[in-house]
This record gives sequence, C-alpha cells and structure tokens, in this order.
Amino acid sequence: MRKLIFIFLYVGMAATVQGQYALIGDAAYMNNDCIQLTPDVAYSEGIAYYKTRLNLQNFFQVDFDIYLGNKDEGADGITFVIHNDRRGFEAFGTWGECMGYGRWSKNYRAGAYIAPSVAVEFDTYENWRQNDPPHDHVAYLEDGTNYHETYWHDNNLEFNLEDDMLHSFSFRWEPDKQRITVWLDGEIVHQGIRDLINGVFGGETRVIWGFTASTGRASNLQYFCLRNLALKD
Ligand SMILES: [Ca+2]
Ligand SMILES: [Ca+2]
Repeated sequence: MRKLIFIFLYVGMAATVQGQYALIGDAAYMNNDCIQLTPDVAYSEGIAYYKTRLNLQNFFQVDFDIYLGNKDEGADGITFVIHNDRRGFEAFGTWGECMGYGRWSKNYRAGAYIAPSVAVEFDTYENWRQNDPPHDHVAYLEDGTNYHETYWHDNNLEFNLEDDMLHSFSFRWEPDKQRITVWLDGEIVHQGIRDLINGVFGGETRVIWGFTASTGRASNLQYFCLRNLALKD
C-alpha cells in the first residue's frame, strides 16, 4: 500500500498512458499516469482496454496500482480482464455488482457480459447472487460470470480495500507453465494453471486486456495507474 503520492512521483512521466487505451462509459484519463474507471457517482460504469492486443504465446506481466475508493460502504469494485469477446474494444458487461464485466447470475445468459474471458475481481460490496463474503475480497472469474466459489481476503474478516490508498496489483502469465499468478500489495492472491489459449479462447492467441468497474446504489471513485508493462507482441 502507498499513500497518494503518485502526483509527485509520476509527474515527470505524465502523458505516457494518454491515448494508449480505448475508453468506454465513464472511463477518463486523469492528470497523471492514471485512468479513472468510475467517478464517485451511483450507477456508473467505465472500462479501459489497452489498444494493442496481447499474444498469449508470450510471457507477460502487468503492474498497476489500483484505487477502490475511500468509503468502506461504497461499491462495487474493479476487474482486470483478458478477453476475446466478439465486440472487441467495445465489449462491456453489466453495471453494479457485475463491475462492468459479468452478468446478474451464473445461469442468466441474457444481458451484457464479456466472454470468452478470464478476470480477477477486486470486490468491495457483498452481493448474495455472486456468493460474496461480507468483506472485500479478490476472486478469479471466467466467461463473464461474477459468481465464485472461492475468494481471497487474507484471512481477515475486516479486510477492506476502500481505504483511500493505492494498492499494488500484478498479473503474470507464464505460457510455458500455463500459469497465472496475481499479487495484491505484494502477496499472491491467486495462482492457477489454465490452458488459456485452448481451454478459454478456443485456439485464439491474440486477446484484449484492460480494466472494468462499476457502481450501483453505492459508489466510490475507482481508478488504476500504470507502474510497469512487460509485454511482447
Ligand atoms: Ca470495504
Ligand atoms: Ca460484490
């Protein structure tokens, strides 16, 4: 966790993210290397996709800071998503508890959701339809469903991400091991083996990545900031 000192740290690097993302809804460039996903306003949704597709045959790692707000009773959270939805850079999911990524319930196939896809959610609001615990949590998701059987919350029933702090986030894909690893604030919060190319994307190797977020009746300012990209086309 870091205090909000990025304005001073990143001022010399300003504009490096400007123009690199396709923005949807309420997503907007901020005055530094950060992109707002939602303002602190009810029923908001924002998505930002990196404009260059990723090649899943290659190793990649992305490092960001994420900000989930300053109200513990706010909502709804952010997802990091990798997808090959037919809508491409215009793909979006449902608002509110679906965080701009998924759909209202596991078996409900109507409405907007992003698929095929994998995602990691940083969920700040308890929703029974998604099997959420009462506290904030991290969970691995696939194919536009926010419903999850397992989650990570650091064995802490008071776990709270809406603490007005930046949280470091890293996502790594190792194609030789077919391994996904996710870190939050330096801790591994998800690790799994998955054949992304054949098991999720039907043989497609070039996919889109980015962040989604939304709010519902409750809200928070939510954004992400670039720290490092290790990508090969
Ligand atoms: Ca919280
Ligand atoms: Ca939730």
